[in-house]
Amino acid sequence: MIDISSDVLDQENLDKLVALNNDHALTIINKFVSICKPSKVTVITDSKEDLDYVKNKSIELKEEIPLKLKGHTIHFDSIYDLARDVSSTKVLVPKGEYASPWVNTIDRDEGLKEILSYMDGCMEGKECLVQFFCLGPKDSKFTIYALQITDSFYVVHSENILYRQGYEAFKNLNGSADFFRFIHSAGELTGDPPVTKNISKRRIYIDLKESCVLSCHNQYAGNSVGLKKLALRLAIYRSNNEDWLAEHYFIMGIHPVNKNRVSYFCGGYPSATGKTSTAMIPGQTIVGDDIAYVRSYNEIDGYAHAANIEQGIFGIIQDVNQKDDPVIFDALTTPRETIFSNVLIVNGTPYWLGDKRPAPQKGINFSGEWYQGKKDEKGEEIKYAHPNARYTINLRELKNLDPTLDEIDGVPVRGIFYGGRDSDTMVPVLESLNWDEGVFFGAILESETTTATIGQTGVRKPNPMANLDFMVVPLNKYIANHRKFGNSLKNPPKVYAMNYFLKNPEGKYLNGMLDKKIWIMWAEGRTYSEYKAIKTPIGHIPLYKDLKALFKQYLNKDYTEKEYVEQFSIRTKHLLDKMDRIEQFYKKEQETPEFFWKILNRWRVELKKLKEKHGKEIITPLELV
Ligand code: SPV
Ligand code: MN
Repeated sequence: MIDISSDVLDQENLDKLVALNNDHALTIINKFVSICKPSKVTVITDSKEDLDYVKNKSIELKEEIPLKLKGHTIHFDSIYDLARDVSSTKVLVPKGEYASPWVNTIDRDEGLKEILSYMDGCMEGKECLVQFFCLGPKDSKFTIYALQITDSFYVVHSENILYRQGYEAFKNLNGSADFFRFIHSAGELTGDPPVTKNISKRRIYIDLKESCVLSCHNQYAGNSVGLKKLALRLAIYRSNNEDWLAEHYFIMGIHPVNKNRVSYFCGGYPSATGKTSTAMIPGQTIVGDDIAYVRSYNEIDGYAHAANIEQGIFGIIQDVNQKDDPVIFDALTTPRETIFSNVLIVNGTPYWLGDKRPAPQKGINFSGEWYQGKKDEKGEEIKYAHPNARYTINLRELKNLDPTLDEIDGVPVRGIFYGGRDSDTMVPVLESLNWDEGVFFGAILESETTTATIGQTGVRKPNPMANLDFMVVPLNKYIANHRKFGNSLKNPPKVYAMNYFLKNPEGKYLNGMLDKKIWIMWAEGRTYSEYKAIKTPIGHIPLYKDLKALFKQYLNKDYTEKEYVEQFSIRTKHLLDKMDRIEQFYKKEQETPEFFWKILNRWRVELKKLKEKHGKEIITPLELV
């Protein structure tokens, strides 16, 4: 069955493949080995020996360099490959099928022709790894199996930290074709440490029909690690053709003091918008920080249940410091298996922006030898670490890990947060009137772009459910699927729009970094009807007295009425402008669901009425009681 010469695939590795008893896996391995032409194929099982082989080889090949503390390594990406490349990531669409304007697409035949030409011989002289994984807790309703083929030891090492190994579990497939496939190559490498040479050939093409993603000429994990955002895209396609959700969500346990309960919430926030830091709020527990599958457990408890399909964090390291993020800071500054990427190294110690240590004067970073004042080709100063520098760590290393990580039924979801980087429109926390309006909250999420993607930062863009970068189905279908999913539940989650980035007209943030703890506590209490709220045209906002008490209890802070009024006023003009932008955005999509337009019109009509009634644009919460 396998048609690879024994010089490339030796008997031991062949036996490992044959033992899987899966012809579909063999066919795809055959195909891509013949296209990419590696000089050796190594199959990685779940054994410690195999996992150690990956780690050691990554160091030997200098894809990672060991640091001073045991288990710590640094991986550098090319200076042109430090974030997700959204414009080179495309969905392959067969001729005649609808191509949504908000999904980056390419004709399937044309796309395959292009990427296969860039993959032809791309592994020449290199070793290719074949490994099997499980997305989600093993043997659960959530589980999806995956095959990864790559020539990057860094990619597989990252996956071994971030995902559950699945070589043995793969046998449970009993020969079925029901698994995701990821083929990746960093392509030709250059320099020391070696980085991708031909960035102009960087492509990430998603073949929905084949459950396969092809990715070449890149190393940055957001482009290369199949199991992460490439798998999210395949899962979005699958879930939207079934009856569940695949989301860019964290999952956290909220633990209100003296109430003897834990409530699980999901949160969708665009990258670098406070997502991980919300899941890490001191005193709470984290189940996952990036991707969740959500399924109906109507027949059990009437709730949606969410599972983290990962087991680790590929987190932004900027601003992680002892004071604000003690849990992560401690984990990153003590010996344990950790891959740092694109930070500065000084004598084997990593430094990153916002770590609150004295700024280093020189060291090694993604630009090579770095010194204070170094400039790039365009004459712009190179900061000592990249703002999208990251750390890769297993969640089990964290003291605040929730005990349900491997729970096969996930956790019941009481609420969902949607947050964006929004300086002037939405209030800090807002509860939706019902599930449909909650779907609307997600659908109208806007955020300013960040360094997590290549391109200009600080540009306000719609980002439905914080999932637009990963969208592979038309938005109308995705929004309708959300609505249907929640409405089919006996206990749909309550939905909250969050905004940590509101500013006053002088450009000063209206909230402190820690205030998000108050918003989540209020939301959690609302799911038990513990607080009353003020109804506004856009949803429910908190009462001053409740926030005042929560600020005192959790932050020992005297929250003033002035702060409350400034933060929770309804900015009718900004909201109406937002409705205009959102309308333009959704008008381009075919057949946006009727319920969406109904809600948008209701917001418009009621906001205008409110404005007229008060004869002014900004209405304070005190005027709404
Ligand atoms: C994000 O950018 O949303 C991340 C990191 O979580 S990446 O793997 O690049 O997607
Ligand atoms: Mn993410």
